[in-house]
Amino acid sequence: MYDARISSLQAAVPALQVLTDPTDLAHYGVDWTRRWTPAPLAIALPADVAQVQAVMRWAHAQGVAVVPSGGRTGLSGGAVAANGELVLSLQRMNKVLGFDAVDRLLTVQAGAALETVHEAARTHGLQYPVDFAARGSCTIGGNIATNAGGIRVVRYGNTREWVAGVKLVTGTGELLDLNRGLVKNSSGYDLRHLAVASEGTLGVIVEATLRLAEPAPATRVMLLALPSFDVLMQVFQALRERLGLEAFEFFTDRALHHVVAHGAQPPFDTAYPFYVVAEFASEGEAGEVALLSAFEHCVEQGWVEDGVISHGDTQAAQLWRLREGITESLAPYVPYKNDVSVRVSAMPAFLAETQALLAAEYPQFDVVWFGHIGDGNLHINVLKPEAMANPDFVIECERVTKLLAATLERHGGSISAEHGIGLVKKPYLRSTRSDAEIAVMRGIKAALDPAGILNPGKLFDP
Ligand code: 2HG
Ligand code: ZN
Repeated sequence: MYDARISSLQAAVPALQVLTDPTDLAHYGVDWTRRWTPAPLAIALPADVAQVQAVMRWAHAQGVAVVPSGGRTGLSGGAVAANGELVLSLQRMNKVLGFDAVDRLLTVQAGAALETVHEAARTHGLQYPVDFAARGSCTIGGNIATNAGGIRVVRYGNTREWVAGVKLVTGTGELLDLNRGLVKNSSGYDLRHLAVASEGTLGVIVEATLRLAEPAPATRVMLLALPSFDVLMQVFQALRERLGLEAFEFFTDRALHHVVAHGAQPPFDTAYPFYVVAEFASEGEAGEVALLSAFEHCVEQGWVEDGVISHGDTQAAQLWRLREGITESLAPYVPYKNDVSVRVSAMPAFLAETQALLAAEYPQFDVVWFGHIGDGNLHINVLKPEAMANPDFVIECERVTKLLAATLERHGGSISAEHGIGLVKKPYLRSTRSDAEIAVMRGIKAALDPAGILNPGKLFDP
């Protein structure tokens, strides 16, 4: 049914591309969560910042809810439009705008894919070090809006560390040019950092100025088979002390089972309960000696049962596939996802408690553990049994998530490490953020989005 608000939008912003075809509404109305039925009002595809501002001015005046939208690879429902919202997709604003060699800053439109940023950085002999499996489809705007983490946080930090400037269009259509690439800026509140992890609730990120790092060093990838959870953090510490750690990731035998069933090469003839994929800066003969000696140390301690060290890019990519292919291999099981974090020092106690909790509560489910253990970040995916209806499965998983949230609260952790709160984790926000903190967040939202039209219902209820 044609909605009068669409003609009103087209009259207000005549050059704006607007899609209303049911196939487009279904396509742009969801992210990777696939739990909600898409039902957007329409899809707006602005070509420039002025059009984004005009759309937001119109939405503010009309009281129309807007869902800012990037690559829609999110796992928390932050980009879902299931309630007649206008999806504002940054898809057409995907260009690299400029590079400054002195500042080592790359400026891009928010719709640029992470991979585009990687390539642009390489062209200038530098690197943009935030990296994860969705690099080809996710966009920089979405990365900033969720403070995306990924596989190199242990070495380089989250997206937040690399954002030197953000242009943000607020809920009234105002354009804020935040920090403008400055290294030092003590002139009051750093509003740029409010845009980071705001999940589209404070403004539409339209442009970003990103810091670039020294080019990536030559690296080697190591796959280790571990006998138990208990030794995981010991291996982490030993390798971090001895080698230049670039990544340290972990997964269980269940994760390996699914990724191999999905086409990856099995790494060993025997199955082991736990695995680590780690990457190290390593140059020449000295690098090789250091790698082998660190590996032998772990074997001598009884922490490691078996291992492979990559020789060449092809083997390194094969080893990484075992970790990076997990999400895709689990997708057919409509997994219920948890993305939690504690301080790295709290990890051993948290792991032991969580393992006991899940073994007691989920004996009937296939539970897959993996994640960025070097950052204190675990992904726990519960797979839906084929015979179980999705709503029943979600109710069961949410009951256990409540218990998990209580464990996190005791350990001072977070219910979302890197995926965001969105719709999926909204009921649990209060387990790891205080009422006083949430009240401040609401105040900030009211200042930037007085009509409450930006991604309403995400993060917290209006
Ligand atoms: C990863 O680390 C992503 O691979 C996805 O954050 C995690 O699928 C997940 O739960
Ligand atoms: Zn992750």
